[in-house]
Amino acid sequence: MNIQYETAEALQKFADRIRYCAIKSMYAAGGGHAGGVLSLCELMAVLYGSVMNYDPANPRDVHADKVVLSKGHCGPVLYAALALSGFFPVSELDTLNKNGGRLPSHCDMNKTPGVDMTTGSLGQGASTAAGMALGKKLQRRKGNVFLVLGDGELNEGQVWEMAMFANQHKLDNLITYIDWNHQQLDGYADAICHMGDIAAKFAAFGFEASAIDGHDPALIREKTLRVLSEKNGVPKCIVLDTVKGKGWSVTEGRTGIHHIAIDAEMMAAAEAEFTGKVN
Ligand SMILES: Cc1ncc(C[n+]2csc(CCOP(=O)(O)OP(=O)(O)O)c2C)c(N)n1
Repeated sequence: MNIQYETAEALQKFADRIRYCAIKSMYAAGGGHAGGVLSLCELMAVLYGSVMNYDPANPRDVHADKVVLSKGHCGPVLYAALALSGFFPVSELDTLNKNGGRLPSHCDMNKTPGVDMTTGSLGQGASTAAGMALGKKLQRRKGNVFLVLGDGELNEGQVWEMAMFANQHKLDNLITYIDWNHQQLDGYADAICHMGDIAAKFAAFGFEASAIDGHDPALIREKTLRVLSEKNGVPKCIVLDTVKGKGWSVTEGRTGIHHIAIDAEMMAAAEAEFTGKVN
């Protein structure tokens, strides 16, 4: 059973609930990769709230849609989406990164119900997602694979090996999102290794690719549903123009927020900002 949100308002509310739950879990852990977590809340809301087919009671269903969060350091945003979608109790989010828990800071498919691929070494999720998409085709299994890459992650050559592979094998069941939040670990992505026009680069590798506002859930939903309807042998890439640290006064519009410690005062700010939005 999936949660289904169709209106822009309902999707935004789901995104805000994901945002609040992710912040709260990182606070319980003492901190986390807030910047890259918060830029993905709208995408996660659309995937788990509106687009994907999945059964929280059967997370290993081979016919379900699959997500590979290749920027695996952003586990908390996936965990919040999974918990709010029924894969495990929301209260468990407070066990983020705790010894013996099921929610490591980076994603581990052998620990967390609903996590479809272990990630954290940047670039590797690209290859595993393409392999999963090819596997679905070879085994005649239903569903699509949704791959999420960071813009800094695009510096990894492995991503472009995946792009050639996906084109070669006509993986139209692979949807690649780029979280184009303009910053990576210690600076602006363009200053570290300028990627040029990201959509044009993927198009040159044989993808159907375009860039959209990554914080507009209705637009992400519409674009995703459109590319899912095109089974034309062409892999798809949606570049999400996002803001690192989006939606929280502590992080939005700032640099140096790739990984932060979160104290009680910061959490109090979150409580004040999200009360009313998430209830
Ligand atoms: C192979 C590899 N090299 C380095 C790292 C350390 N690392 C973790 S996050 C990160 C920056 C990633 O930037 P980006 O993809 O833009 O992620 P976001 O800004 O969205 O968090 C780096 C270098 C890693 N996890 N894997």
